[in-house]
Amino acid sequence: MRLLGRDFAWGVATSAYQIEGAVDVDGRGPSIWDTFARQPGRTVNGESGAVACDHYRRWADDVAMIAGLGLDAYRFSIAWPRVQPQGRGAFNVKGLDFYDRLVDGLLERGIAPHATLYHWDLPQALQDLGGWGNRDTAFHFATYADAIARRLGDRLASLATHNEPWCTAVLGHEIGKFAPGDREPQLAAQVSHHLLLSHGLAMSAMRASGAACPLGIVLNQSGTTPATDSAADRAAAATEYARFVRWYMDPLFLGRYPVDAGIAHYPEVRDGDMALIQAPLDFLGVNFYTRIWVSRDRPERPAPMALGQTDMGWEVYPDGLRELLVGLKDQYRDLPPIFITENGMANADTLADGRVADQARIDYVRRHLEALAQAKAAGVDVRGYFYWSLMDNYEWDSGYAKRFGLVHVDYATQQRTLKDSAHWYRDTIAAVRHEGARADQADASDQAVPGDRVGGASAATAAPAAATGGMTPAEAHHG
Ligand code: GCO
Repeated sequence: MRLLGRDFAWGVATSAYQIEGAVDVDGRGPSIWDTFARQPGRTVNGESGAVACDHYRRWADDVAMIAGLGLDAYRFSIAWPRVQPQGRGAFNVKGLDFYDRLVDGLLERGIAPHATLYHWDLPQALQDLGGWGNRDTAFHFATYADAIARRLGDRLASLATHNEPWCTAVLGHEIGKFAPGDREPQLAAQVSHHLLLSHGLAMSAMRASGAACPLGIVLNQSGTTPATDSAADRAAAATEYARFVRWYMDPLFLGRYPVDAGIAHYPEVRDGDMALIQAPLDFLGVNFYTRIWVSRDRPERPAPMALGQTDMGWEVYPDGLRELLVGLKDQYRDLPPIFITENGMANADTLADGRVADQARIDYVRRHLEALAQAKAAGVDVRGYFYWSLMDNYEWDSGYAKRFGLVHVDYATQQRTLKDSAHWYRDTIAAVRHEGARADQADASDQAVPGDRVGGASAATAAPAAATGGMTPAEAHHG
């Protein structure tokens, strides 16, 4: 893991609706998830994010907990309905003030704030006007994005427009597993385009207003593995990869949708849309959990599961992270710096005598960090890793049954307890940083000439704030 080096952001990730609670406090408007979770049968036990981890009230203690883990970066999302309750028109001062306090609290503790503008909690008022199926929503999003960039951009280490547009489009509008719960493939395709258009419009607006922080997007991605070498399995794996990964990467980096994604309904695209979507990115966030195993032959061949599976039923396949990243590097020229903005596992954790012995999660993270170091050694420009998630939280339609956190949450008492994996993650980061510092000193002394500062790297080579992933402003504005 030493290869991850010192200019590397070590963090954890969360999202607003999954941890904040306080859904009707201080002027926050309703989101589509508040509506969705109230609909019978939509979520396990009808559970919602109404309370979640009560982070809106407990944010200062949670920031202290992040600092106590020795992390130098924290990824969170901004609840659009908290800062602009109707999704258009007036902004909510109390909502904006909350994120101001959170960002300043992180900076006071030397933790770089990495924000995401949209993590699935669309203001219900916009859903009432058609939501992401309405092209106007893309323009409302750009206005919201620009306002946040103006308010917080001077202090953010990065600002992502969207988290996982595939989930919003497919799970929310084709499968109906997520809010708003539609099951219309043609609508889903158009939603995917409006999400990408909103990204492009937001990038244009934020650049025009001189956003001071690196700008990008976060995509959930998996490589695909054909179960056999048969033509049917290989073709199906290629189509699945086109539908899951290239449907977003090709517009962002090639300015076009893939023609081999097996999509029956292509979206309506207007003149100028693709040019907006292809706005240069300062970074790409990749959320990786597992690979997609594709078996079309009969009998169907199940995934090997050589390293088992998580509590979500997802195969543990760390090599998939290296395979995915090296593949992206080979497929797309001019990739910007990459952050692993989410990686983690749900585990059937139990709290006993004040301890959670989650060796499976320690093994999962160690193996994925090793795969990440291999990807970096293969030339992938990876700048940071954010474990999903800081603490157990609301896992969408699965409710609170699935625990991803490094920190255990007792939802009845809101008691936080660091799991064994939290202690391991803190100690591992410290050891990697120490190894990196020693290597730097060794390099510096090898190059030292009379008159140099004794023993230390000169200021010019001092690592920029590691938690920005080593992106200096000049480099950050990826041309
Ligand atoms: C995602 C979302 C997170 C999930 C996490 C576990 O990647 O799906 O960003 O909100 O909670 O990934 O499923």
